[in-house]
Amino acid sequence: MCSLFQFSRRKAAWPLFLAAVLTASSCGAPATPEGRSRSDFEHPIVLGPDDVRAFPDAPGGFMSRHVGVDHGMIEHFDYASTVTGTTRHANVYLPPHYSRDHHYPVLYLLHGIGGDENEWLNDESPGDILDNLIAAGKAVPMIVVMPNGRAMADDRGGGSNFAPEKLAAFAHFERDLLDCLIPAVEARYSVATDREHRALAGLSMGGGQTLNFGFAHPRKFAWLGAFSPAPNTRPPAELLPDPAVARQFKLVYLSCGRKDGLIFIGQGVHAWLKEHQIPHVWNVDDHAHTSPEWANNFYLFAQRIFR
Ligand code: FER
Repeated sequence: MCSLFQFSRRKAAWPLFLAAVLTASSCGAPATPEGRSRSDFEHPIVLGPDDVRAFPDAPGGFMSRHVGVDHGMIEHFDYASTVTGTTRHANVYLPPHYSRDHHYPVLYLLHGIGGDENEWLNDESPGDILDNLIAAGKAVPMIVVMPNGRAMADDRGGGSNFAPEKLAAFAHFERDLLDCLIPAVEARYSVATDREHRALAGLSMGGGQTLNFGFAHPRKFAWLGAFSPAPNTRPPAELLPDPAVARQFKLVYLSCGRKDGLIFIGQGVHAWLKEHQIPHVWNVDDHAHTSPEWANNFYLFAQRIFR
């Protein structure tokens, strides 16, 4: 957080509200025994005029199973990782009527600090959300890959989630994703392999990973979704040293709940994108740092990709 704070002080053009938010950042805040500041969750929430809804919330029943709606399938997927030296696990959503006659776009969907490859399935029902959207013609049939974003041999969540080696493993996932997972998915499934058919999104730590990896690899991904991005997000000037690169994305979707102490991270990225006139969505709804926020924004994001 200190680096984000220092960065903000160098950028005189940042809106005043943001400077105020960052001045109160977690520099000097008590760290956990593992050395990270869970206290970021108690960060003062200072909302500005831009911190409003970009879209109405998902309608009731959007994540339920409905009669008459065709369902996709969830598969377990194993792949060999040269980063961890282990076989790693992911869950894969295949849309209804998945067929090798069609080449599908792929969304890589990343979990938060305590989660693993099952977090999205357990808490946000992305398969049911997509089944409903596809049936209504509001989303294109796509494959969703939900990996474990903690690239280390013992990649289970729980225990000391803020331990330095676990936080480092979230950064190491960049190479696992690019060098191991994506090639394995593309070898196994019937997918389109150009950037315009590949999206990256995630919640909290996964939102930070999305911004860190996505902006660094514009030739790999054309669609990015960062839901409640966490303090693993690099400072915006490091994320996007060249604003022209950022303009190559078909969609940069940022969201956070107005009751989330981590909102200062999304506010910082939004302010930087706005300052550099980089088109993006900044959706601030009424939720906190909890699954209704992520289900809602998955629903909104999934309709806007690959079209
Ligand atoms: C932090 C506070 C929260 C942090 C990460 C988180 C890396 C992640 C939260 C989540 O994934 O839900 O200081 O530092």
